[in-house]
Amino acid sequence: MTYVISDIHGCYDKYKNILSKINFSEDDTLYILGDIVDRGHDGIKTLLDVAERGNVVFLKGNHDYLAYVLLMKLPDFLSENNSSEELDEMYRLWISDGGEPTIEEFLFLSESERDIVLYALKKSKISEVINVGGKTFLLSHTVPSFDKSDDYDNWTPDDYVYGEPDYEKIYFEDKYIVTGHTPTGFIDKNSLGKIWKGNNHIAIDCGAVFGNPLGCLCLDTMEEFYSD
Ligand SMILES: [Mn+2]
Repeated sequence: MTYVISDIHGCYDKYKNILSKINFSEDDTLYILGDIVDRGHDGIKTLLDVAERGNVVFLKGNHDYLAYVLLMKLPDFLSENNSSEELDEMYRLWISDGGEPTIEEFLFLSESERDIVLYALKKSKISEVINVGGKTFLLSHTVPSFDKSDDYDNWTPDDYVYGEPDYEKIYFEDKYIVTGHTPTGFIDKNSLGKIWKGNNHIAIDCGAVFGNPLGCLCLDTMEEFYSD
């Protein structure tokens, strides 16, 4: 079976709970649609678990992208001589957007664990198009606004990590767009904590780090699963 989850944001226990609920096995594939790190306290721990698994595909979100850039610069930031006002400002913005637990966890890692984390962040993909059960799915952290839908082949990495989708518009008649990034309660307040589907969009960020369950969708059966 093929499963999708998103926006774990350090909620390691909910992630492990979902894996056991779906009886995740070697024969299955799990796509994680970005934002593994930041806000919650176990983002790096989750990333280390993901990196060990051959059947988990990690697509990057805006938080993972920024974490990679700034964790690479952490030695400069922490040194009196090599930091700069620009770097200090980037760290200040990251910390105000939930980066602090990620930095704290990273500092406790061994050198080899740091390499694993940085490599996992670096090699994470931007998007993937897959066929499951006769349907086509475009998977990514987010997508750009509808006015760019005609220019699909030229969507940039920024579109896929920072874009703001128009959920009321059908982008493609022949495929479903599956994304995280926007907690579903913001799309429709009646969908708070639940997977939202409409207009060939499937939005799966249920806002786990804000006290809601982590949602998981099986693309073969469209069955929804939620962490306890
Ligand atoms: Mn995001």
